[in-house]
Amino acid sequence: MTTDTDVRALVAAELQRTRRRSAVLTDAVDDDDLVRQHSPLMSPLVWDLAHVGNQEELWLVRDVGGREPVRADIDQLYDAFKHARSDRPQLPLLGPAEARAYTRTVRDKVLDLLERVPLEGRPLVDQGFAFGMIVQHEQQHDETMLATHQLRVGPPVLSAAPPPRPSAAAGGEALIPAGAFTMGTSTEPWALDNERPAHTLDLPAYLIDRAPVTNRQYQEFVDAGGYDDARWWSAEGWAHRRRAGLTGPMHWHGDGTYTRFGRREPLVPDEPVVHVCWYEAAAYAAWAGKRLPTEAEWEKAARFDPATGRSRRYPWGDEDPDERHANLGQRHLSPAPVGAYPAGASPSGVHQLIGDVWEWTSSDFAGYPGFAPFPYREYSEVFFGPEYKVLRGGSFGTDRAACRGTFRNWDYPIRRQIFSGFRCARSAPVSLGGLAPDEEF
Ligand code: AVJ
Ligand code: FE
Repeated sequence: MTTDTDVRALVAAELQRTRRRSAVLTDAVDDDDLVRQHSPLMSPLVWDLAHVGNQEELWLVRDVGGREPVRADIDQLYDAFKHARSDRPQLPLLGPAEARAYTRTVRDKVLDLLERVPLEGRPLVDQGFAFGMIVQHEQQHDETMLATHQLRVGPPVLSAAPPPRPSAAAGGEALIPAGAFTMGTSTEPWALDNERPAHTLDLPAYLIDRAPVTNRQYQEFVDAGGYDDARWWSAEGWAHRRRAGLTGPMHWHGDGTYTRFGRREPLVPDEPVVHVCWYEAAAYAAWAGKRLPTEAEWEKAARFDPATGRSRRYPWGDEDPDERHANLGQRHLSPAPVGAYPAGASPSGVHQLIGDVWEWTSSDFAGYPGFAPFPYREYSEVFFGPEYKVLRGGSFGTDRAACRGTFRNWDYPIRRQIFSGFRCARSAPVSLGGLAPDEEF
């Protein structure tokens, strides 16, 4: 049983662990690097830093705590809906020292609040939800800041141990038989609104790759002229491919090398490909005679346990991730080669669903049946619609607090500065329990 004291201790530990990561990302570079815009796609790092503090002030200090504002005058500077990322460097932002002092002041008030505020009685505080939301929010911005580091030019400033080597075979496809499963959650205490509620879905049989598509496989597509053949691309995908002049994944140099966090190195053939957009992922899948999985197919492969008929929290079971299960949390600065995490495989034998690379799905971002915006429409509801595609599973840059079997990420189909890769799926042939093509829906 989780007691109130346990929740407080857990929240305090998670807040602290998360702030240490933000410090690693922002202390690694000098002030000039913090205020500079490294790409029009990203905010200056100093914006993310103060934005994290401002959200924490809005939700915890003011809303949960009912306390006086720390800096009501800066709210609109750090409102992501008021200013596009490309415009943020022109704003009168807090400087690096001010931003650090501001986040520290807010955090001190939050730690004080955490000892006093009742943790039940209203939905926002039940089981520490609002605190969990703030931990996840900061971790999401830490991943965004890590993506900014990847776009930064200059000598490397981040370091980490290399990922583990493969210890199992993870090739080929897994067959997921037809049948119903539970998608989403109504019980995970820190799940965000778009992951709720749990609901039953019946899927026809399908095959899904047991591992993400690797650099070696993706290189074959490039070498086969995949970027010059409109057959593999959707009309919008082909138009984008031409307009943007795409010739391979972002950060590839076209000679078998790539640059990651300031280091130019040979591509590792059995690492999952990363920094591809949705159009590239879909084109590769078409070339391979497959397609992207739907979001439901991804989740069933990740969570459904055929032995019990229930959906697990994670592919390996209900325990929180640790370093044996998945490559998460910036523990390594790259995806791990396929087969490196056999202990994290699902009951159907599908590997590396959690961690390594975010996986594009074919699905548009939409609310589940019974969706209710909570605590505010701006977290996810305003993004519902066909212009955003869903990504699943988290990357090497995603913290475990911001990654669950039910967690949903979304982005525009042209985006690839994020740590995005994919795996392929296909509907099962009739011989394997699939539907005949004219019966498919
Ligand atoms: C869920 C990653 C799409 O970064 O835009 C951060 C998370 N929301 N601040 C984003 C988020 C508000 C969001 N993603
Ligand atoms: Fe944010």
